[in-house]
Amino acid sequence: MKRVITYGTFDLLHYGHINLLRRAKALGDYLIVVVSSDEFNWNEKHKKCYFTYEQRKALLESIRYVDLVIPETCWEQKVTDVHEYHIDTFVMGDDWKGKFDYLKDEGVDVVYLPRTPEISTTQIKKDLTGK
Ligand code: C2G
Repeated sequence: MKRVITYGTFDLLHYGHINLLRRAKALGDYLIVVVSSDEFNWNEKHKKCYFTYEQRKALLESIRYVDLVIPETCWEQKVTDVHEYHIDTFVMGDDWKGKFDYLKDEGVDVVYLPRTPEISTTQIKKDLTGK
């Protein structure tokens, strides 16, 4: 069984996220999604989420490609996660290209997939508020 992992906030879940999750799952048999906690988002990414961690977790757990959802509480947990969950492949959108290559040293394949260009949470918020 090939095990795949990916990380993100996934707030205001949209089809760009789904495109990523679908392609990530296609790289293996089991997909773990590590969702940023509310505190991690605020303290480290300066993102105020619209949906809470629990709400974002529930949304992701309802997606057919997703097998397990766990919390992301720090940048450094990736190294322990890939061993604890016996990960074969680490996947992120290519806006992160190169940033996590160090995980190759842990025996993990690192894959950066093209983002879905035209959609983002920022764009959604702009379109909805007209700003
Ligand atoms: N994504 C995408 N296309 C978009 C928007 C997002 O492919 N139009 C991908 C991102 O590249 C990322 C995933 O969807 O791989 C989640 O995106 P975000 O929720 O914005 O996650 P981010 O803030 O990049 O957090 O430790 C890593 C971080 O937790 C990543």
